[in-house]
Amino acid sequence: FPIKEIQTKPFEGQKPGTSGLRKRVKVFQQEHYTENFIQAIFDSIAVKDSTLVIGGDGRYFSPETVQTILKIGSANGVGKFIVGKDAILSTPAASNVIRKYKATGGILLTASHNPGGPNADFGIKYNVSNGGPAPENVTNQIYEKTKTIKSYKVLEAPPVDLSKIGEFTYGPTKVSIIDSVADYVSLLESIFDFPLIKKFLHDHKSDFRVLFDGLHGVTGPYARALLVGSFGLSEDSLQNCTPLPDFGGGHPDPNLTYAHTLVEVVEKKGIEFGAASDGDGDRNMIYGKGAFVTPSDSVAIIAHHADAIPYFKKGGVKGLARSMPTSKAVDLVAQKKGLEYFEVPTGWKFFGNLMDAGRLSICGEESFGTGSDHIREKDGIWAVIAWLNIIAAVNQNSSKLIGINDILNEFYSIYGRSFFSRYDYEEVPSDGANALVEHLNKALESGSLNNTSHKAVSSSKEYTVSGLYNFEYKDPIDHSVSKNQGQVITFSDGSRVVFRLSGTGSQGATVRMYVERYVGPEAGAAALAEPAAEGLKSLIEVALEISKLKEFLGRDEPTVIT
Ligand code: VG1
Ligand code: CO
Repeated sequence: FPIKEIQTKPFEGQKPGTSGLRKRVKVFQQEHYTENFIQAIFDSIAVKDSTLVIGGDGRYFSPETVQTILKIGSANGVGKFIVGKDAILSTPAASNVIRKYKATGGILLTASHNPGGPNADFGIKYNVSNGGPAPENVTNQIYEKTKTIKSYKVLEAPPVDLSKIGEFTYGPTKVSIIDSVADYVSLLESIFDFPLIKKFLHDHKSDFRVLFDGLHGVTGPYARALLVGSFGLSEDSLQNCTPLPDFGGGHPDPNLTYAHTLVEVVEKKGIEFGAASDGDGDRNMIYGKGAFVTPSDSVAIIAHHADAIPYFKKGGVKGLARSMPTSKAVDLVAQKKGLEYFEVPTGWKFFGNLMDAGRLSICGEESFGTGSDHIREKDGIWAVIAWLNIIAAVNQNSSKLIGINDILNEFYSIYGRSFFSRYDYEEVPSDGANALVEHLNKALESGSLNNTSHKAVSSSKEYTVSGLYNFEYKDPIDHSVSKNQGQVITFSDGSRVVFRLSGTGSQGATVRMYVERYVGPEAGAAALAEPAAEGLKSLIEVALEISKLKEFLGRDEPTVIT
């Protein structure tokens, strides 16, 4: 097959954000747009004779883009492509495949939890050889290349059939189409106590029912293989588990707002254990009847019970970590267990260096991301099975069923509780968002907010500002510095509020406000079990007043509260 060089011009704004380049499908469909970005990836890595994995959540425009990657990649000298059947590999499954087959890296076609379809979002993300998202020096290089690109190369060959497992050649390149699920299932089998989980679910068929909602994202086949295949549950334990290119028109984000299909059925049928994952399978929500596990607590609880999981029992827990806006619950577990712990900027890429250096085992983000060093991405299904493993283990010698709420309450009684909530203001005008950031920066520079007291209107509870700073991270392994990672206001009682601009949106700006208030175990069971919205009400009022957020954004209410 001939190789052709095609002339092109740079496009503006091909800068990867928190997790890859995300734009509307229509943007990617412009002539040369997708090709430019893919050529820029190949210009930024050691492409000659490389092995690259291609996967994704199967969203609209994925099959076309796989063909584009094959054409450009082969023309640029890629030695071998490993492709998930039908262009499907969840983000965690792709991370595993990259590691297992010692690939150079991988290209993931996903915009994660953003909606899909012709009028919604598409995304392209590059992962490196450790299986994790490319670090900033790589993504910056890709971006630089997109600014000066003049041409890209293509192999002029007919499209590849992605629907048949097998190996063949494509011009000078080998292509291997693999089962999307098999490697991932064997990975989890090596981590968790499958026989224990299976026995527990069998013994508690009637008083511990399970429902998993795939939100029509990529995780359906993975959940089916595990819950039905490995654990013997019935098909009734699954819903919305057929991946669809537009996620059935839904917003595949596992939180209380967007995963309402799960919440409704769990409440109506009184299901003890519900769970959901996002479009590309790296997020999770754990939700049983009347029991919601906030992700900041989830990572801390998994760390607290790590011994129940064979992988950690055997290998030990090296260290713990969370992203900056995530509540400090996991810090308390680390302190109690005498483990090292880290606070990194938002986005999974910062955990990878720590894991590679053998200093981090379990970590999480408040944004429904939980995971460990078994791969280098957060892992939705892993978190769900981790919870099932822990529940099966704590019930081993118990005469009465111990459920999600019992586990939460026991945790709070030992460590206290970090009440946590996030307010998202999605797709607001960029000007307003920038003005809000400016306003806080001014207060930071002038110190004008320091030691000021603020009364909540509804409760007359008072909060005094003890500090205001802009979070900056120096990577302890490679010493790279990431600045401006969010503005933090701390209060004299230890509470804090964080403001950040999202790096994953595809239109306008999204402002996130995170609030956290700690209540110690001595407060007693009733105070610790309060609904989070109650526990945080006064602090939220104060945060909105100090930031003047409503004025700047012109929005009275957030789009999503988690
Ligand atoms: C959001 C979350 C962040 C997460 C990122 C990718 O980023 O806040 O915690 O790592 O999405 O998740 P941002 O910049 O919009 O706040 V996923 O599941 O979209 O890959
Ligand atoms: Co995701």
